[in-house]
Amino acid sequence: MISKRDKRVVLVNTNVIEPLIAPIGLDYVAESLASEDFDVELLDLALAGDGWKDQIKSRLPDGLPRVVGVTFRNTDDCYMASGRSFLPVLKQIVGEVRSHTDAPLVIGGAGFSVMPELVLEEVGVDIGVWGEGEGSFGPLAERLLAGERIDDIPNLVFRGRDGWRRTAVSHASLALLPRRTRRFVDNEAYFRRGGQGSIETKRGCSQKCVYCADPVAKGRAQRLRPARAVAEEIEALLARGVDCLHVCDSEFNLPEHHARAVCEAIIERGLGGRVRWYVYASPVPFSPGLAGMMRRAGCVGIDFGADSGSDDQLKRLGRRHRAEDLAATAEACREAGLVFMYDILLGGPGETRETVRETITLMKRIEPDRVGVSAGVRLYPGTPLASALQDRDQARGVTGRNAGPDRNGTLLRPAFYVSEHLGDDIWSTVADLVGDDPRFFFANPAQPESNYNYNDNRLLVDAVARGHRGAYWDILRRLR
Ligand code: B12
Repeated sequence: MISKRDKRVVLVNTNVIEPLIAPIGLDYVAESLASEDFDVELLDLALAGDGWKDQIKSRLPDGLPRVVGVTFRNTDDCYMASGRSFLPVLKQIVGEVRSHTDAPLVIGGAGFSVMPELVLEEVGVDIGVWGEGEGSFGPLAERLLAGERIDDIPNLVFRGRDGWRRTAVSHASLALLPRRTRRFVDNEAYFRRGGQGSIETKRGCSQKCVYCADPVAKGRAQRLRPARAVAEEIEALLARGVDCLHVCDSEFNLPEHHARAVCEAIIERGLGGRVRWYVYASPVPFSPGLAGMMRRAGCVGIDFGADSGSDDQLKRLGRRHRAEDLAATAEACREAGLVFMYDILLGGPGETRETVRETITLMKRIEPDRVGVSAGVRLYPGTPLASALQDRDQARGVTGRNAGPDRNGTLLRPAFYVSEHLGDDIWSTVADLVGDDPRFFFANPAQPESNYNYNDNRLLVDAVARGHRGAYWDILRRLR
């Protein structure tokens, strides 16, 4: 056993994408560590700006025992037009940390958990935590500090004698986690620099969308937070002046009963008029009743994962909704007074010019406030789409700058699938069909205001600095 005095962990935020998004994962992990008697320090390199190396230098070398936990939220920006990988940034930070301390280093995070072995190999680190950090990181840190074995701790990925090993998966009960005070991260600073706060109401996704990394990184089992705990956390954020939030669930309305319970708890506490919030949502199940309840609880905007307006394409993507369900969501949102957008994903298997036309025509017909166009499907290891392509040895159609499945045959670097029926034509096809409709966001260098990449988006950074708050698509909408 190590003494309480020596239980020290330093958590490092490596996500420097602007506008800045608060590292909510580290806030939550820190809360659990503190409840397990760890002395937790946050090294937030996003807020350190150009002085990040000095921060590491001044905060690490004091000879004290500790474990360093590094968060890696985005492996890349998942945007075919830019194909920006963040592995070089992670590698540089890991190198800098290592030059100041011999402390064991552990990586975790959403992007990391999509392909943990590949990331660890690339940056030369031996241990990571897959999925949520709350249950495993404390016990792991204790063992590392004591120099004891770690192979019976769940959710680990580590280098064993014969290569990479994963330990059993275990999900923490979200009802048993300590109250989230949101005091470890400087959420006020992030609100000023990023224009939105964050909160999570559940984890895991049981949907079968063929391209999606969420079940790979978080697991399929849905774990729900008690609705009351969510409302309490909103109060804690409000007390810090953070009154505009983005919910960090894959889909807020899955399952619907939990979405309703969260809304009820917010309304009961009288917070509906004090906080504004945005969500990602699935087009089904969605009803005027749910929309109205969300609005009363303070929700102002919804981004639906619509993907396509072609039923054939929706089936191929493994989606449960159909094109006409989208029209119903539009009606429900308009009635409730919610601003709404659809995310569409073009270029998947079987996509043709005709299915793209169907999708864009439907979007124009049902008149959402905005449409976010992603062209090219980022391929992630472990997804049904990537496995199918591998099985059939179908490298054709996979494209991307810096790209894989490349030299090593991995998908570590940004690689995108574009249906062979579209190929290089995809941009011009989209541009032709969208025409001058200002509601569509897509990669069009001639129109920076239609840029749908939130990575290094200067228009957004400036708008947030001028005081804009909200989901980024809604800020961009208001700017027009
Ligand atoms: C909500 C969300 C957004 C919102 C964020 C709103 C906000 N205010 O926070 C918005 C819309 C702004 C957004 C933007 C982007 N996003 Co986003 N986003 C998400 C989403 C749905 C939730 C992220 C989240 O906060 N989860 C809740 C927290 C608590 O979970 P967590 O961060 O994973 O942390 C837990 C564990 O990972 C772990 N952990 C984390 N760090 C550490 C560290 C250690 C040491 C340990 C042990 C454990 C650990 O423990 C934590 C607690 O359990 C995820 C998908 C998902 N379901 O996770 C995508 C996701 C993270 N986003 C993604 C991307 C690509 C982006 C963008 C780059 C897109 C773009 N080009 O514009 C931008 C980047 C913005 C930025 N500045 O970083 C990808 C990353 C994929 C990848 N390959 O890396 C994801 C995974 C979606 C996907 N499947 O494609 N996003």
